[in-house]
Amino acid sequence: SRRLVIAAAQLGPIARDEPRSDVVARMVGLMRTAAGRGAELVVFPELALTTFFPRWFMEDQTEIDRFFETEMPSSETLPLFNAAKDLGVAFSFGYAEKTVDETGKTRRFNTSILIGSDGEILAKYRKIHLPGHNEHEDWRPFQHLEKRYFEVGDMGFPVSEALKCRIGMCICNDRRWPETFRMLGLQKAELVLLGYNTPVHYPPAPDHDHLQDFHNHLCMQAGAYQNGTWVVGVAKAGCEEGCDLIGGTCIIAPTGEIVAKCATLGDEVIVAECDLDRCREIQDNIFNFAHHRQPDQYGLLTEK
Ligand code: CDT
Repeated sequence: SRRLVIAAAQLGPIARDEPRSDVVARMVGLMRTAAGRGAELVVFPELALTTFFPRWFMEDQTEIDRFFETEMPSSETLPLFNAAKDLGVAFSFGYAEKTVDETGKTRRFNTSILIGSDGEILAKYRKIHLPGHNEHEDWRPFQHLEKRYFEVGDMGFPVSEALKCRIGMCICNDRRWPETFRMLGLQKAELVLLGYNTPVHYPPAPDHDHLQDFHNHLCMQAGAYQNGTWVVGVAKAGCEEGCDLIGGTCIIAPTGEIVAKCATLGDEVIVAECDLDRCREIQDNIFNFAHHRQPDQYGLLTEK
């Protein structure tokens, strides 16, 4: 059978003024721990290189752009690529991507990439479901300005043949939408890599604060089961600049069962041996799309 040893590398809080080099050193340390435990793939969270900056309203584009990467790897992120090559592991992480498109227009995305053990970028995903709002909202104790700082991803939901399997990525709020997982499932994804930054406090509905961990696992476990895919959900966790972020980093089997889970809200590595052939148990049976799906009845799903 096809087995892949996967590590989820949860990050604890990152301070607003923490230099990239310090964060990268933390990530390299986690990568070494993971490799020492036999990992072949190490998965880091959304916006792994900086604090979760959409919690602040900023107007000065120069200040905003300090949180963005204009090249990958850069001199600051190269140690990650070198460590991966050295250790022979693949890895993935999220970052704020600033790029210039073919028409000369500057674009900014909330992006994740997958890098092979040779240091080559194998796949890229740009976040599609951007939560939050556009302008400063006084009543909030902290902001969630992803709609201000990022554009909606323009790559769809790609699934790539890599590391002995079919891999897709999604980012944080994407996991709450069954359409995300179904788009990946329809392409026969066997592994979904997913980083998140989720505040415990949800200002529009604070009565739901105690449900944040439940909703996190509910979405990811349902997405895994309903599409028969492994899911690796990785948090940036802990109290970051006064804002509590949930942990709950976990590795989920295609049955929807959590097979490994972090116990802290800090930097922590968990590892699981994932048998990719187990996807068949679900994809060939209860969720055999070719046999049981009824797309003719789902027209509303693609209407605006
Ligand atoms: N990063 C991210 O997408 N976070 C959201 C927070 C809730 S919406 C303000 C999430 O869905 O977890």
